[in-house]
Amino acid sequence: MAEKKSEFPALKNDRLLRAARGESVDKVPVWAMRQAGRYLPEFREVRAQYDFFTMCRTPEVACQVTLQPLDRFPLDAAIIFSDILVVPQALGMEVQMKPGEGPVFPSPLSGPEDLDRLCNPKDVCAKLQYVYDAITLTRHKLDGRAPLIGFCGAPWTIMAYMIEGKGSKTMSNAKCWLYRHPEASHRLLKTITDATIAYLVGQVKAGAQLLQVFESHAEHLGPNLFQEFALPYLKRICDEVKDQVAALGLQDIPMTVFPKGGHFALRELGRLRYEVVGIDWTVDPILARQLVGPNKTLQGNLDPCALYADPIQIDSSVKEMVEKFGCERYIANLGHGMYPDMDPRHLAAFVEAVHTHSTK
Ligand code: 1CP
Repeated sequence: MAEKKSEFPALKNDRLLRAARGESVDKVPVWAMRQAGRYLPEFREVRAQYDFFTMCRTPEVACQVTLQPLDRFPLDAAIIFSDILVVPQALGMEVQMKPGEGPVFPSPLSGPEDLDRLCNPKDVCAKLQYVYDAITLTRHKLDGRAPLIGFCGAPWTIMAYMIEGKGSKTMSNAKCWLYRHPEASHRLLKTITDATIAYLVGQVKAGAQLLQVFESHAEHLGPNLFQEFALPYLKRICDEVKDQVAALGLQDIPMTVFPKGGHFALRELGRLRYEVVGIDWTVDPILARQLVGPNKTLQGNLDPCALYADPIQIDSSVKEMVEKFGCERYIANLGHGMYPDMDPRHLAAFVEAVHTHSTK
């Protein structure tokens, strides 16, 4: 496996990895969550030909749309085109992507007895081979232009979808499990965690150069629920992925945790082995820095809706953001994903502004 990695083209832009490790950079690295997506006409053209999960399962197509934003903008990272919901799919749950509605599970978990429906997490890895193939192909096609990010959903966020069956304003069904069935909740979270650790190690073997764990529904857990039902699993993922990668003789790669809406958890997350902590736009960068401490890299956090403003305003918002974060131990991003109705030229303005206002 170690030989396989060195077969990849040499990296010509390592700003993202340097910033993640706390090394100095010539410019602050920048990428955008959901940078591959419907705001790009070339993405919509491909999307019109395939079902969403067919795109994920076809390495050539996943690779093609992963590279689309890099062909337009001087981004410092690519993120593999896939979805966090491929893990519950591989655990045996059906997921459909409904146009205009998003992901839907036709038969969500309704009670602890449904846990028997799930496959053994040990078998999940083999079912996700298509993601590994997409990563390896994309590493080659990237030709070292920028590092490739692999990702997964965090256990609580995945659990929430498996129980709710779709996005939810309150997550009350999933939270009902936490209060009413804490033991079954832990069993489910453990199953997801076991599958996720194996899945992320597989992504590193396939060529991922940084891993991001999306805790997109952290906001629904206050500090107490987060402490019990999210933090231990986020810790296990980072510890075990790093230990297994080292045991395989592979190079350690940086890991990012992004607790969307989880401002209350920043201090605790700063004590885990993740090199990077992502923050959403509701958190002040100066406060985030105080909470996570000086030895972590921060990622974020422009309000995605700031991209609706004109490019001159985008430039001044970015300038202010970069001044607050500083140019060291910082990766610029939005505070959450882009929306389909955004103007690609405004992402161009965002990327350019980050590089301009952070050039030494
Ligand atoms: O460019 C990229 O960012 C890579 C691709 C990517 C990533 C990282 C996609 C493609 N999805 C994700 C992660 C993901 N998926 C998250 C974590 C990030 C976040 O918080 O947004 C989540 C929560 C999902 C689940 C999901 N998939 C949603 C949200 C549903 C809800 O209401 O809670 C949606 C709408 C999707 C569909 C999806 N995933 C990706 C794309 C491009 C799309 C749009 C689908 C389409 O084209 O029809």
